[in-house]
Amino acid sequence: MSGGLYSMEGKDFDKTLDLTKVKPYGDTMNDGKTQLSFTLPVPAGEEAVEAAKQLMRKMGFDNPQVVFFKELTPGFTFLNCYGTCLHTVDYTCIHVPKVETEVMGMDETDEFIKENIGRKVIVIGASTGTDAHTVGIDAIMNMKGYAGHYGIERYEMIEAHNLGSQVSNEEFIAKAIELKADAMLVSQTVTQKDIHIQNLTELVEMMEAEGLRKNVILACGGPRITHELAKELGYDAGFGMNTYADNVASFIVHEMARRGIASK
Ligand code: B12
Repeated sequence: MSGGLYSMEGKDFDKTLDLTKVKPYGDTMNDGKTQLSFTLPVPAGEEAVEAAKQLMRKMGFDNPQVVFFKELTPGFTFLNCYGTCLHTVDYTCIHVPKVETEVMGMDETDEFIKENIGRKVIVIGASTGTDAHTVGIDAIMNMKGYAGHYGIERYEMIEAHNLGSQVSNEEFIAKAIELKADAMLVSQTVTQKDIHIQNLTELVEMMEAEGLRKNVILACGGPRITHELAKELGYDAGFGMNTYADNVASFIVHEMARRGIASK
């Protein structure tokens, strides 16, 4: 790939792009121009601007510029900055583990369930632990859906139960047993002090103790969840930003078919 050409609509986009040495694109290829913003816990003023520039040099930016700053509250300054990134990455060596299932739309998934499973699939979801963020799990489950993709409550062949937020792992497991859930969906948004890891790990341990883990497809999602992290924590799959119901529903039904799960 070294010195490779990037093709857009059949035309050579740029002849100087080297995918083994990729850096940010601002205005021209390889210029490294980057915008970043952050807050410093110091009062607004010239000293805050100078501190930001020094930090940016330490972060690997040349020609740092602060183009906007504002006091958020006394003693805290928000800054918008530009700089030239001096580092590159080898894009050709990147391998990101991800859910590889073929993604189907709602109608196709319903058909797939009828043909391969032969009954409704039972899915329960929740934001667990102290997490009160509901928008992510609602985006996946709610009838009205998200960004033009219907949520799994609308699927004819899925019986979906959204338990909402701040659901304890005990409650979540009890409901899964009561409903004979095929799949459990966990949403975790707050990651402060790795609280998501604790909640997610505890759920797996509790499911194993109940003898439930191997019988249920377990997936988690959230803005800082990756498939790799989810697998490490003992989940079948993990979904991050820009996930829709289509992605997770397709994964569940393909996984059920692969495992030969039909009647319960
Ligand atoms: C709205 C919001 C709130 C609302 C939540 C209201 C509600 N009913 O949900 C309120 C005001 C209650 C709130 C409170 C807090 N919040 Co808040 N909140 C946000 C905000 C602005 C938007 C989150 C959101 O709705 N995103 C939109 C959805 C659609 O995106 P998503 O969650 O990523 O979901 C997608 C994917 O991740 C994925 N997905 C998500 N879940 C699942 C599950 C499965 C199974 C699957 C397959 C996929 C999936 O699919 C979704 C669609 O693509 C974010 C900042 C931001 N702009 O992101 C902060 C943010 C998440 N909040 C944050 C914080 C710190 C808090 C508080 C701790 C603040 C405080 N000190 O009190 C509290 C915590 C309360 C609690 N106990 O949980 C931080 C989290 C930082 C961190 N890394 O931990 C953020 C990032 C803000 C910030 N920059 O600091 N918050």
